Amino acid sequence: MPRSFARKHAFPAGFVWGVATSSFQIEGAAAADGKGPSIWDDFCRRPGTIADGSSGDVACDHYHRLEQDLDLLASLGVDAYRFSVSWPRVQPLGQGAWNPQGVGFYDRLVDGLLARGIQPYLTLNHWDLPSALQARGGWAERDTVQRFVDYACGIDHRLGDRLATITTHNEPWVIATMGHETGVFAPGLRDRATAMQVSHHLLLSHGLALRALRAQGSKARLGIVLNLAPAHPATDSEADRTKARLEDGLLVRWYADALFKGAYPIDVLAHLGADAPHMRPGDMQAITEPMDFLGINYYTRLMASASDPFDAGANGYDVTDMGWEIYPQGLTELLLRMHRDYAVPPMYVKENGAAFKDVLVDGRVHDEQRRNYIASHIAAVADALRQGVPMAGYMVWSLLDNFEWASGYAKRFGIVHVDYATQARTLKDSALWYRDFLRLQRARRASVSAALAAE
Ligand code: IFM
Repeated sequence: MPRSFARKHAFPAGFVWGVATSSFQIEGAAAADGKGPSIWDDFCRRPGTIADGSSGDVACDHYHRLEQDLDLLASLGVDAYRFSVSWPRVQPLGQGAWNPQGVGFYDRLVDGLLARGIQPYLTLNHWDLPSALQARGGWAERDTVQRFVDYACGIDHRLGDRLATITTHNEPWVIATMGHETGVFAPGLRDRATAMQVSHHLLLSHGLALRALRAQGSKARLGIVLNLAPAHPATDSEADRTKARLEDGLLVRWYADALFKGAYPIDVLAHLGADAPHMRPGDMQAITEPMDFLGINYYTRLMASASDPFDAGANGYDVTDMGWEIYPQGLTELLLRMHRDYAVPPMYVKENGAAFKDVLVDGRVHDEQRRNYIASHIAAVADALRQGVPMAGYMVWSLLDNFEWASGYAKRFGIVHVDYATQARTLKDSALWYRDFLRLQRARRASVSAALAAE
């Protein structure tokens, strides 16, 4: 299968293949070596927040198994590894003193990747804000913007000479909406005006961080990662189409219009009314600071139904263990749309993958559904490329089974199985497929370069 699949779908020579994780979801070592608490440590301790009552205390114990996990990455043959830094591990209070042991961990991670020929793709904020900053108002407070800019510069100062890319925020919509409006994620607040203020501060801190990083001569390529999806009306009714337009406004245009056009969409501002964020002169200009790449996380599309607040209407497609519809053509549609509607820099799919109920039998996990999910989404990227969209890379979510936030450990997204009792790692069939597919990509690259050299 990888051979015929690889033959069918062509990717440019510099296309980057990777896998992704995040600090809180895999590291564990929640209070080790001077790490401060994050809002997710606190959230997990609140009864009823996490489906299985678990926490990130141990997770995949990656903090203590770094070398083994680096070897695992090397065995897959990826070009790049996307990881995030736990802000409270390196700067326990979110400002002031840095924690040398925490920084040392990421130093070893970055050097270990480079020693194995893997490019480090670093994310600064994958949701685990230091609790000390939340106590001062968190992302709803404008001062956190400057704290983030200082943190970004501190990381770049310590690691930036060895990084391929720095992503400011992962999925600002999730932080704002799920953390501050629906309250199902940390810090668990439920107020729309706060959520919109948070979204503005995240975007502002992104733009100001890019400016500051460039001013200090950062060598890394800089960007942000958005979770995006096409919003389709469940029926052709006027009401469903209006709802789809609003959902597109809140999820896609709110972020993309701000980043690439320097203004929030008028229809969404009108809808928000008094819940719209407070802005200061110069904010929108800062938010449009040019990016070197745009990262997109894609899992499914949105189905907007005016009669169902949860948009849960059945639509006939298979779903993953998260209940998310499998809709790879939505990825091609989204990439074409971003390319058409915005002056986007080269785009990466920075996360794509699926949770399924995996079973480990005799040392194997036959996760054919995940393999098919990944293959069909890689084909969707190839389709976008064929239609002229400048795509720079694709990363599977996730390297390892891990802590899936409010769902705890029951949902397994990894291409590598983790036995949480023993911490044993086992490559699932999807990982073996991805590894073989990447080998073929490399072989093709090598033969293209050989042919060019012979010309
Ligand atoms: O696990 C998450 C990740 O942290 C952010 N993007 C979506 C993934 C799956 O839910």
